[in-house]
Amino acid sequence: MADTLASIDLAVVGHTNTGKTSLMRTLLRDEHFGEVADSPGTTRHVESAQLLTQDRRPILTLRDTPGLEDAMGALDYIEQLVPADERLDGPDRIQRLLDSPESAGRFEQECRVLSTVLATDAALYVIDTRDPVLPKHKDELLLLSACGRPVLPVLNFTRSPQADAGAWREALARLGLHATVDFDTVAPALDGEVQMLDRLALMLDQHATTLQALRTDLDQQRLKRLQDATRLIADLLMDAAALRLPCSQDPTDIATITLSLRKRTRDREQDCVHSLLKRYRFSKAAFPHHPLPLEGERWGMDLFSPQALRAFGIQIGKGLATGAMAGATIDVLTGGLSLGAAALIGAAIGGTWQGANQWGKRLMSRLAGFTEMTVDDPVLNLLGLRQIALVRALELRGHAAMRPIEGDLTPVASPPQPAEAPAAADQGDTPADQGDPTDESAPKPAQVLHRLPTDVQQILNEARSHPEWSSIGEAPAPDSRRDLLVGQMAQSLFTAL
Ligand SMILES: Nc1nc2c(ncn2[C@@H]2O[C@H](COP(=O)(O)OP(=O)(O)O)[C@@H](O)[C@H]2O)c(=O)[nH]1
Ligand SMILES: [Mg+2]
Repeated sequence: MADTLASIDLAVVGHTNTGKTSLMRTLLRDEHFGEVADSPGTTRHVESAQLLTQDRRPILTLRDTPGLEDAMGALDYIEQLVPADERLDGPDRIQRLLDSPESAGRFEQECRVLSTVLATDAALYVIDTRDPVLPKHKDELLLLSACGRPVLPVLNFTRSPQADAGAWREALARLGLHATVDFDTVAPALDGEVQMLDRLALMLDQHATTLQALRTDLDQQRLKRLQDATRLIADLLMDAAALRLPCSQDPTDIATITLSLRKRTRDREQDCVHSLLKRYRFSKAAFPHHPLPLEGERWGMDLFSPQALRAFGIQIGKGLATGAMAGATIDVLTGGLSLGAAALIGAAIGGTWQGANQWGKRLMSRLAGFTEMTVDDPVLNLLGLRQIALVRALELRGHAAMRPIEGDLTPVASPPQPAEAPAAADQGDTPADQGDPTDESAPKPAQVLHRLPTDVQQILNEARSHPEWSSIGEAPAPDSRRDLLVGQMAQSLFTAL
């Protein structure tokens, strides 16, 4: 970005509690900026922060201001200060107020806001669209317009059922404010920032180039974030697919190794979640980890539970679903048996070994020697799909959001087509128990993935025979093939997102 671009200064103004500080947080991608509360008057002073470009250049300064509380009183007071025969324009009238003794008294708060607006290029007027349009709002807008700076109304809380953005737009037009922008600070539209910059560019002709440059920069930042996010997911999948734990045939050993495999995979998933949160500049509180499976909360469900797999529309074999081994596959190096054996061993651990059929017993007896345990395909799928759902949620989350993500996540849609049964359902297992597809009450977002893209699955298959590619336990040695495949998976996931 050229050095010559002038920085833009914006005041964030509005009535108390309309979400001014929240807007600052979301635009700055900083959950911790200022103080946000339901109680009025949390922001008492003007607090500024800069929006940085990719190369960390400050290009936009945002100034958070205290809420306007008595605009009507201030307007009346100006009437008293300015004799009727004195023809003063807006900014001069405002200056009178600023020069008056009440600027340190009754109108101290209003004067802080107005002097900030006078010193900036434009004002963003934040509106709680759940509020009816009241005379106090009109007074506020009259007072602000008198500063002679462009005012862009920002319609906040637009996702609330009580919001009436239409009534606001109409009222604003009557006051001569025809450009507005919808920007729910907790869940802004993906193009919310761009819309805002475009509107500002129309109002601030002299800064149009800077605003255009900032728009391009923000787009690039978003793209880079997404690319980094898919890379993090690809790396997680690579690690989980390549993970192999040596295991004997002893049922106690199998049980111990199963637990270890699960723990390592879950911990690795958690690392990925934290890296994603960090990349999107959210704290861990934005998506807290639930160690216990919680009923009805998809994200609280255990990675290895058949229920979690089904919730994402992943088909699983019945044996796999019921055995204690669900999610882990034993690869028997001698004989090449995997899933069927795993299901049977699972049944054995689950205490139903006596009930297993003769075929299974014969099979078991043939298992001998060295085996290794790996994470099974449905779990790899789930691992990837959960991270994708998380990235989608992070993309849509404003940094003003106070509630953790899980309540908002509805990553599940219609059940998969039977023809799409992944490899896990073959190997002689009976068809998966799909549950009742009609009991899905959650709203269904568009383009929900039920499985990872085919090329990703193929890469993961290759990774299975490269235990040295897994960083779980120890960092893998540099390997150009691993890097290449992680890059390819990231690209494919990016397209799927
Ligand atoms: N649901 C929802 N809540 C919001 C939104 N914007 C702000 N809030 C909440 O509204 C309250 C006041 O916000 P704050 O930013 O402190 O308002 P300010 O006084 O104008 O700075 C806080 O509890 C915010 O979490 C929004 O877009 N949606
Ligand atoms: Mg505030």
